[in-house]
Amino acid sequence: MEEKVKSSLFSAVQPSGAVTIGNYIGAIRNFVKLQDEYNCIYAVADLHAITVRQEPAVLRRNTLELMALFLACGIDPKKCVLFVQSHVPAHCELAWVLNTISYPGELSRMTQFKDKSAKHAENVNMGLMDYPVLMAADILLYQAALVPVGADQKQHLELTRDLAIRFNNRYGQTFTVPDGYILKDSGARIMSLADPSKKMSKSDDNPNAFVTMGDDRDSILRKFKRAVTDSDSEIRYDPENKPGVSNLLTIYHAFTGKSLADSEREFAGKGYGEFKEAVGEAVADALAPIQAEKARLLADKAYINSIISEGDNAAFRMARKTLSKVYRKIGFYSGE
Ligand code: ATP
Ligand code: LTN
Repeated sequence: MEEKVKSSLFSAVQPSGAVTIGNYIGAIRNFVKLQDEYNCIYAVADLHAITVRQEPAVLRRNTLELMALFLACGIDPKKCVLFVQSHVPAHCELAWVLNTISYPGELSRMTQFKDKSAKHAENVNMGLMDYPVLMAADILLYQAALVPVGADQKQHLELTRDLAIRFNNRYGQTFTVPDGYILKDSGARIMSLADPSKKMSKSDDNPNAFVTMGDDRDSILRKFKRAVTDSDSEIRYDPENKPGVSNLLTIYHAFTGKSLADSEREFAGKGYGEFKEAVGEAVADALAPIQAEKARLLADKAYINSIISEGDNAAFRMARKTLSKVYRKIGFYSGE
């Protein structure tokens, strides 16, 4: 049988705090799903994380924890390359080159830049503005055809495509122009439990707004019990008029695999209290085995380090190949 050459896929998560169920549903769950179909490369994006202030010891710990979480969620290091972004210098090197074809106007227009600048008004640094250029470098280095992310990253992916096309037009075919893999349903954007008009974010000041992958059963049940719904009592999927209830149905669907329609039927005629408890139970049940596996992995740091070191080496080689091509196209002297 003829073997089909697999396309490459790239994604990353920042080690900037406790990973939420929003990150899991919108992104990490899909990393696992796509690993047989693509050559997958997944990074812990520590270079991105320092665009907002990080406590060094916490950043170090979060990097290890995120790697353990990737593995615990079912990302198989035999099928995928798992590495730490700062261990592969080509990311910064390509970002520098891409900076020379990026314009301040397009970067300052990015929604995330505007949001994060407002949120961290005391630290609006160049890295925050350059964030999407570094993200483009991440993706383009691996000639990724597909990038699984949540809906909030769509604008950054469009910029990545623009930069790839701009570079290819100027210097000749160099980069694969990537497509986003963004869920079509509301799983692409899980909303805050405290305010369903905002996305669930791990950096929310209100810890009741998000559920992390590490929360214990009691906290999970408590947070869902407090989740904001609305004043009528119908359990119906209608994101426009019932954003809170619809968000809970989306989460229930994601963790149980039951369709939205089946879930609506299951809770027909029941009260919000019972519904919220069932969602909390479903999430706690689904997270328990992931949490146990993560704890088991963290007890064997040498194993995680060996996965990282293998991943770093593989990523380094792939990235170098693209970077050498870029340097050649630009006209950097190579001695030949
Ligand atoms: P912060 O919320 O602190 O700004 P973040 O969680 O958005 O950080 P990352 O950790 O880099 O930032 O996100 C990892 C992945 O999770 C990305 O693909 C992002 O699109 C996705 N993601 C983030 N929040 C959600 C959400 N609420 N719903 C669905 N996907 C999400
Ligand atoms: N900015 C992303 C994380 C990230 C990423 C990437 C995602 C960094 N580099 C490359 C996809 C591809 C975020 O989700 N906040």
